[in-house]
Amino acid sequence: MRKIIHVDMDAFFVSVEEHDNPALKGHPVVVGYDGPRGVVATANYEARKYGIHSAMAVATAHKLCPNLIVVEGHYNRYKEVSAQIHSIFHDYTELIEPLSLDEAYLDVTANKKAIPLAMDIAKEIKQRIFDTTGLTASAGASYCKFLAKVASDYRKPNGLCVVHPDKAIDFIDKLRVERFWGVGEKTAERMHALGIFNGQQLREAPLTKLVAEFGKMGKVFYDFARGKDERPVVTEWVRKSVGCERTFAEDLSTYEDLQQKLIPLATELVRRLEKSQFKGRTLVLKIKYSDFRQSTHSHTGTTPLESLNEIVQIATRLLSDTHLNSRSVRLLGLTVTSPFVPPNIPIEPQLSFAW
Ligand code: TTP
Ligand code: MG
Repeated sequence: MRKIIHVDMDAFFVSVEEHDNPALKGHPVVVGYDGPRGVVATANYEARKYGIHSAMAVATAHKLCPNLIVVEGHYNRYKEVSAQIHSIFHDYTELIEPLSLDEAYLDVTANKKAIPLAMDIAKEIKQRIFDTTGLTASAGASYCKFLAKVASDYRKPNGLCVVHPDKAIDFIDKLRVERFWGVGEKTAERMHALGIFNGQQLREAPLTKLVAEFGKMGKVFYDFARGKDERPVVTEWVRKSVGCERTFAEDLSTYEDLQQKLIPLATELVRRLEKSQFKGRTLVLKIKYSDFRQSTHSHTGTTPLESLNEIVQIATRLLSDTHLNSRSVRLLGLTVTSPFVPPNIPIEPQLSFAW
């Protein structure tokens, strides 16, 4: 049986800011750009009490909490702390899968220190992170990635939770479907419509029904509900996509205005494609509306997308096929995916823990 640990720093960016400027402590604080178009990168736990969360407009956050403090992010500092925690991880294992700057899976089945209990390793890592950085992390341990990740979230902040294999089914039974990997807001709504609110109800649903409703993910959910998740901790990814996006100074509501914005966006995309040497066949247009809802539209061809002309043409078509329904748009994004993968190199699974 494997031993997997998931480590996730608590309110990462904002905790770094509080550490570097202790006067912020005890106050509701977010990291973000304090302008009319600013978005919250992350909120500390005081600010979360007001309902403030990542990706919310800073203007909305101010309304929810009039004495909110907004600080600018210092990305180099976050990278520095990330490197510090990774160097701690490396004392235990080389099997590390980073999910973002502040989050990673560790496979500690055969760890360098030969510590038998995953819980002891998780405890030690948390303590060392605190001693080195002055920041708290939450950790979860179990025999698979799905449960380790849920466990690290379970007692946040500064949490430690172990889901023992013997207790996995009991744990899953009570788990709300929202907490399952791959279940976003929409999927959760669809599950609720089927009368599925927790892991137990998910396990009772027949495979055919789940597959009919959720496609390939139906089988994943079916397995997870049974505590089955064999995804390995993968240390090396092949790049899966290259993209860029832009938030406009003012919301745009006409096709003409939006189409004009596609040209600089596509130009930047081509620059990034060249720089990364990435080749892919699918172009995805992302549209985020002023109410923060978003839609994506894609086109897959037979050859890699490389030329500016071709990308602008396809993007324009995707845009004109979109029904704006008189909504205004705050952001457009363009991404190239469907990479050509050299043989024998692991590829990032379709479903990543993206945030
Ligand atoms: P998370 O681990 O999702 O969040 P967190 O560390 O702030 O809070 P917690 O884990 O305690 O729930 O993300 C890590 C960092 O990534 C976060 O501090 C800021 C950044 N981030 C964004 O910039 N935008 C986002 O939408 C999210 C979710 C995170
Ligand atoms: Mg975190």
